[in-house]
Amino acid sequence: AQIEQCLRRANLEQEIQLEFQPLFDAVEQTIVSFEALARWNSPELGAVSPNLFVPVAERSEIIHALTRTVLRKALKAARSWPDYVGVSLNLSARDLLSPRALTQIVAIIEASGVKTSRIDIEVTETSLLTDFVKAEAALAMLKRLGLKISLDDFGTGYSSLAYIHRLPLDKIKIDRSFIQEMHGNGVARDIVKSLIGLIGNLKLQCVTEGVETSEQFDLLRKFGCNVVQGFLFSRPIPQDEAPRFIAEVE
Ligand code: G
Ligand code: G
Ligand code: NA
Ligand code: MN
Repeated sequence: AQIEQCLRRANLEQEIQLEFQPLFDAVEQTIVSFEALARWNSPELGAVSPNLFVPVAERSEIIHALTRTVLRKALKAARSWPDYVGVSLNLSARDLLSPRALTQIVAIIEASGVKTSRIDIEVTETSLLTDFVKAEAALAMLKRLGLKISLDDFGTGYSSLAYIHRLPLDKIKIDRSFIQEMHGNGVARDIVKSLIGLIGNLKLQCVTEGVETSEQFDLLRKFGCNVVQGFLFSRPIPQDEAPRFIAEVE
């Protein structure tokens, strides 16, 4: 309740900062994009984890203002990166289900001047189930504008393979819980291998998150995973360190 009160009163432009975590091409080991991750420094509460405040924001219309702030800041940062570096943005299903929120999101994207092909929208599979038909239509609209669509946290929640082929997806991001169990666990390894195969058969790009060890990375590459993200490559970094990070990898 305290989080919600402070969030309602918050000056989001000031209190929300972004960190960026890179996604790498598994073969070339070049930067594919940076995922924008919201950080909230509340004058009253101090630093609050997004695991706490994002779900609170999602219970009300606050999420729309949060999403708009993150989008504006992330797209502004992306303008100063080379063209080949994309930007990955987490949208809430609630954003997709509100026509007004969606219109504002499109306006921010268009005003940013960032090419839509550089922008990747991440949505979680569970969130889409509230109103699958409406969410599907919203994603199709964003895709027509040229954005890329990723299904985040794949394999958790109540996913059904029956609907995945109906979504206008470009990428599927396998949840980090699968990657973290691969260590010394033959069954978990087989599951990840099968998921990567499945994603490839659907002609989609496979992304894995939560890659922490070179053993995990070697296996993922061998299994044919296209894009990797995790502490092995980089933790989320402050916004102003992104340009130098790009320069160092090049
Ligand atoms: O950055 P961290 O790993 O602590 O993020 C925790 C959770 O918060 C993740 O599930 C992440 O997707 C979510 N999150 C972080 N930033 C945003 C954001 O800008 N919008 C939404 N909807 N979720 C976010
Ligand atoms: O749900 P989502 O994928 O958006 O979550 C992003 C969160 O995952 C961020 O808070 C980030 O800190 C965290 N994260 C990123 N890489 C790793 C990793 O290699 N290991 C763990 N444990 N968490 C990670
Ligand atoms: Na994400
Ligand atoms: Mn994820």
